[in-house]
Amino acid sequence: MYGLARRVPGRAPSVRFASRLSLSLSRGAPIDIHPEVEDALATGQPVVALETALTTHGLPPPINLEVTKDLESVVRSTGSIPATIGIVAGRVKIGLEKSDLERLANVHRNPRSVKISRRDIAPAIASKADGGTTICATLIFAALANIKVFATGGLGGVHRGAENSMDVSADLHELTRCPVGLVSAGVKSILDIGRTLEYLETLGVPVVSYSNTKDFPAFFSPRSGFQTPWNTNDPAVAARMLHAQWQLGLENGALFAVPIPEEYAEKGEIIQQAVNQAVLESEQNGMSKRGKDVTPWLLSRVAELTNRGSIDSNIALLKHTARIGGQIAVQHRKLFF
Ligand code: PSU
Ligand code: MN
Repeated sequence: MYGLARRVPGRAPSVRFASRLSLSLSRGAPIDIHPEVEDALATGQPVVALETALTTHGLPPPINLEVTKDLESVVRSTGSIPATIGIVAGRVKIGLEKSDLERLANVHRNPRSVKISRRDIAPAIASKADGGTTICATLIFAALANIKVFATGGLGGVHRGAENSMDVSADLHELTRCPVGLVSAGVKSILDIGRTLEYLETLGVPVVSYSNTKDFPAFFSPRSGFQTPWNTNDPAVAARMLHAQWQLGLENGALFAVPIPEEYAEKGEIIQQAVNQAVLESEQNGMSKRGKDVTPWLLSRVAELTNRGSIDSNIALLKHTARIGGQIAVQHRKLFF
């Protein structure tokens, strides 16, 4: 049986959310929870969700597999348990076996693995597809399993030119319905940061710079020029923000925007120029109208233009957010003892 229905006295924070997973399982939903994750959730250990769209569509092989594994190790080093989420052969995996991870990462042998957002979940399951879950879909499964913290690279958002293309990532809206603290290096570098922040404000999603200033980061650079209403760089304070929100029954998530380490700042400006060029090219060659294919195309074009320099920065910021995500999860659990 799945241990989430078990309750360790004084530990499990929310029977209601735990029971959502039990309910799905009782309906026969195709979900596999890794035993380690199941045990961690049942015994009240901190857990951090990790996504796999970055494995299938964000980073090139073979580094994608290596990085996904490294992120799990970084989470572990903080005392939290990683739960990497993805879809394998039409089954939702919460915590991936090594073989599943290798299968998802092997994009050459598995070229049809899908980039999974909310709209893709049910069709992918019914087609027994493999897929990397975006922030949107990972939030959904993290919330279902009562995982409270999720660490990744860059949130999707309002694309440049969205006033015409209407390309606004489903990641944003998902943060209004999943009670999960998302730790990222802000939003993807290719986006319109100002409009994305406006949209998050409209949606009522807390945005907190994880820093000693209110500067909102720009993914490859520590500062975007935009300010957020809140900031902290203390994992215990971040955990209390999440706790207060959920004590009140607010069922939304929150965004903790972590700047890339300062030593990458200078390089960040050069990468940002490549980003601007790639965005321009995508408008000229029609890629910008290709929906979910836009992000992977832009990221690989930026890697090409920077001689893969963007990939090194991307990896550095991913490890950084994984560490902070782990720390916040540890502090969040402490609030229940
Ligand atoms: N940021 C990156 N690399 C990525 C992504 C974001 O630096 O691969 C992925 C995330 O999984 C995010 C998704 O959820 O892109 C957003 O895609 P779209 O804009 O199509 O919603
Ligand atoms: Mn989109």
